[in-house]
Amino acid sequence: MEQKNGLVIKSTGSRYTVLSDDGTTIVCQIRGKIRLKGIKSTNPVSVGDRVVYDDDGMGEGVISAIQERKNYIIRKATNLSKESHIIAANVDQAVLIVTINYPMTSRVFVDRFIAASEAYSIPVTIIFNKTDRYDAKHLDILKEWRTLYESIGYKTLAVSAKKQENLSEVEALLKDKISVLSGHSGVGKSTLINRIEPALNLKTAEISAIHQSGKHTTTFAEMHPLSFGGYIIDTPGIRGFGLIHIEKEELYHYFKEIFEFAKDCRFNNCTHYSEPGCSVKAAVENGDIAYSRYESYLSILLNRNDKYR
Ligand SMILES: Nc1nc2c(ncn2[C@@H]2O[C@H](COP(=O)(O)OP(=O)(O)O)[C@@H](O)[C@H]2O)c(=O)[nH]1
Ligand SMILES: [Mg+2]
Ligand SMILES: [Zn+2]
Repeated sequence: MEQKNGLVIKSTGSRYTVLSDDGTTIVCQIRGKIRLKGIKSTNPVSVGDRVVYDDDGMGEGVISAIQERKNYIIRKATNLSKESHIIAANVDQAVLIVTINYPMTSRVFVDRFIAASEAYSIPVTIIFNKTDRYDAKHLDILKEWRTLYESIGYKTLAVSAKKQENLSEVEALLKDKISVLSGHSGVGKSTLINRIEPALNLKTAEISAIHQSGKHTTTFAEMHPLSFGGYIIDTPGIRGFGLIHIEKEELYHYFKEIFEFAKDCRFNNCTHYSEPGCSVKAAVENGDIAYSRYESYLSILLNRNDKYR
């Protein structure tokens, strides 16, 4: 037995593909119970985990320890469950693929994703895809969205995966990082990844539609290595990126510009909904905070148990 270190790049629930620091890959199992502080999760090890394992020299390994995580993203194991499922660990950034149309992405959806990323302290970038399909009206909306999110402090890109426009910017964004990629089904995640890394050959809409039963089964993320450096994790939709550990009272911390104005609210436990002397509401009325952002904030605040759609 030789003890080695590696990175978990794939998990099926009981078996883990580990990319060893020596460059080889090996399928591992877990020995006994690996205890983790603080979370009740259905899976002790997830993609992105750095692990210690014993190599039996016959092509099989046993994971004996997980190194401390920089962060991890979770979702509820099932809708009613108190347990969580770890989707990925040690994530460097979150990337949301958005389409203004075909399909239309709602602002609430975008803002929920951003708030979740903020809660995890994971930097987020928004990539608008399918610019080749937009008419003048869509392009106006695109401009408005980009201006808004850039003004709050988020990086945005506008690309066409199909026409291969601005893809070098996406490559630069992903290089040498562990990135979680998310977005509605149909926005072009697989197409974009395939353009950047043709060797991955991910299934796109036409083929994968049959498999989408819509059931909330436990799916496991996979980390795809990028030839130019870095990894991408293609998560199954925003469900994979919930807001489950955010308390109502702290939600506004994850809306950066709302947080700024909240410092001047009369009550320090102000939820910026119906309280008098609320600086956030005043800023919305003055146009200093975008109405769409405030609306998203309220929709999460007042309706916390829906499915993050
Ligand atoms: N016009 C246009 N269509 C695109 C673009 N990117 C992807 N698509 C199409 O959108 C559909 C969904 O793409 P897919 O990659 O499967 O989306 P995913 O569900 O996010 O992985 C497919 O028919 C793609 O060909 C794009 O930049 N422009
Ligand atoms: Mg896909
Ligand atoms: Zn307030």
